[in-house]
Amino acid sequence: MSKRYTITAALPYTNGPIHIGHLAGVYVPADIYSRYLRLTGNDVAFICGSDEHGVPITIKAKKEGVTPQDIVDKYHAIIKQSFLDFGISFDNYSRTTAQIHHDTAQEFFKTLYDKNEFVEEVTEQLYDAEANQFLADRFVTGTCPKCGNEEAYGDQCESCGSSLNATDLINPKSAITGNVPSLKETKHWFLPLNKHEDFLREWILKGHKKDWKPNVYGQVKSWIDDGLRPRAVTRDLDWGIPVPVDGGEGKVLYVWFDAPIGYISATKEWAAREGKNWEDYWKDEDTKLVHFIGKDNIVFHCIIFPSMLKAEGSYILPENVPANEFLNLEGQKLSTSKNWAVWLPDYLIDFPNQQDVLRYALTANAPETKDNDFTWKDFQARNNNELVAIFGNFINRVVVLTNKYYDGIIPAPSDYSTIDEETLAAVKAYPAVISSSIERYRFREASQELMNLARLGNKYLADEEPWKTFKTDEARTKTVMFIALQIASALAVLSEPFLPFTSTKLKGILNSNDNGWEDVSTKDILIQAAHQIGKGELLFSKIEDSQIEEQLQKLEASKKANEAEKKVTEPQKDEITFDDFTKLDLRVGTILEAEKMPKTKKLLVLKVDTGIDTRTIVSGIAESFSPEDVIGKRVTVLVNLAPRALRGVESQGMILMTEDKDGNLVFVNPDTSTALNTGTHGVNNGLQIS
Ligand code: B3M
Ligand code: ZN
Repeated sequence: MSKRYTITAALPYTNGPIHIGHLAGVYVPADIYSRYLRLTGNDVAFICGSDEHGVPITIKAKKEGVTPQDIVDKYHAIIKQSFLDFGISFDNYSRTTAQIHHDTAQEFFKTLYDKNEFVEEVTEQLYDAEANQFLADRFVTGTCPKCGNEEAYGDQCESCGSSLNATDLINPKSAITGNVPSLKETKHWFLPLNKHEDFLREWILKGHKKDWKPNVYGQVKSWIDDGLRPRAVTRDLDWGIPVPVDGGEGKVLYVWFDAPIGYISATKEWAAREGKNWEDYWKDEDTKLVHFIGKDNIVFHCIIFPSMLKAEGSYILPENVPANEFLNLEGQKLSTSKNWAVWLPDYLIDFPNQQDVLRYALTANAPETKDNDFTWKDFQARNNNELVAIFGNFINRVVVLTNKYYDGIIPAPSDYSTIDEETLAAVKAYPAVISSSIERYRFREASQELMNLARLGNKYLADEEPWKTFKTDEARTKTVMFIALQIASALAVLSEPFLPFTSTKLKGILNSNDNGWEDVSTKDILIQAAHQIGKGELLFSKIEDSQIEEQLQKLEASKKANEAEKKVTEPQKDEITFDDFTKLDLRVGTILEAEKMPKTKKLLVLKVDTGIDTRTIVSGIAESFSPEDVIGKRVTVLVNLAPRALRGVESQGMILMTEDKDGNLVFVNPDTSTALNTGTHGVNNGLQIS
């Protein structure tokens, strides 16, 4: 039954190009889903656009000495073009600096304001006196109070996913000047999320019954269980959408307030262009709203935006939010600043007309249930061993033999054998199998089923051997080729969501474009005898080792550049007196026990024999050492550091750590010759001092 769908893909920040992490996490699955829904006869609005406000853009503009508008104009154009070239089939790709978006976001804010849905409050916020600016969001970093990550931002910790207020950060530091901020009073409007707690709880539980991904459900439930707090939705910044109410002068909407409204404005823009009614896509209970996002965006799409929509009152809520985990690259976290990424515009140049290869590699290895690793070797293997050797090989054999034996005219079959009947029945089962995976957001499974259909084709040819029967049994050969051509036609249709360029090419080769998804399971014949097919071209070509080597070298170059940058040693700190130094009481201790602090990534809770006593020290080394690694280790301990509580555990000292020549964290070990003079630092409470 045809349904109406509004499919959104997270609006990328316009401070850099798109990379494979974005593609694997959001855009490829969203595109597969949207293409599939269109193909199965649904009414789809697939919506995206550039997220052009927010602090990262201002920071980038400052760094480059240009205006934020210059930055967003530049990257909006790059991003939009690369999505188009890559075949992401957005119905509209808009931008949040568009007038229609400013109007829509302001109107939304006004509605909530008029309905008294905000709490207006003067509070003390972090302020950088030197920069003459309030510090919110990414203008401030500090230690996450939940997990100890030292690089948490003022609105979110990317390590544990917690949503934060800037004033929650431990040891906040201005991202502009590096100064420790002061506090200054300012007025803001807060969305009282606590007021929506009951509604959210009920809605999420309902969502869970509808098979939300466990990672999404689990995160959301735990935030609600932790208790929600009011959240400021305005900021003292000069880049953004002006707050449209009295007293809002000089303030702008928080970027995460305006950005999701961008989905609505982009729909409006599209509807006006297409002569549709945008409200059908946002206000009709029969419409299914689905948000494709990465896991760091879950809180915004599952708590804040639904609360905004609910408070406004006239909107539908998302049916599902199939957030993905992260994709790593060659074993390391993707990073824009460290240039540790495969950038889409570069890929499109280095691998011309091979969009589908990347789509396939990213889908077959999608980070759906856990973080996954992209390696160039896997990319090559997916292409050479699957796309070329299975899918491409099958199609090539069918097309070449049809041309060779019958001048490209599809032969008429005779009686079917049992194998023929079984093969055709198996083909007919594929649409339902693939649909079921896609509808459950299991795109990697779906892509493997598609490959299985190509495998079935190969096996059929290998078993029936038309190249042998051609000399002995004309009728049998014709039947086999006829059936192989039915399988090729099924592949042309069912590959469309995953491999759109290939599907188009294949339909061109078969000279046939009139089958829909359902036809594959219902029609007995997808392509008729006597139909003329084309000569064909190879669908995929082998990727050589040298091409992979080239990509690996690019990454190696980034690594070297990063290391060179790292080696720029930090300037010496202010001088201290000998008396200052003698205040440090350093002892040699032994780690007796160690265990991971629950629900943290970085922290180990250690019991250390210091020679004076046995005490507890919480140390932020869990990413480099497991508890088993450290038990029994002799270490250097700063014993007279003031105790400090973290996650309810009091840490009574600090273990001294340093780095080895490869930059790995190592103990300042009393029993080996680790030099104490190479940037020694202590690790305590997830806090490194150097
Ligand atoms: N601009 C993307 C990100 O966090 C963010 C998404 C907005 S979706 C409304 O990278
Ligand atoms: Zn955290």
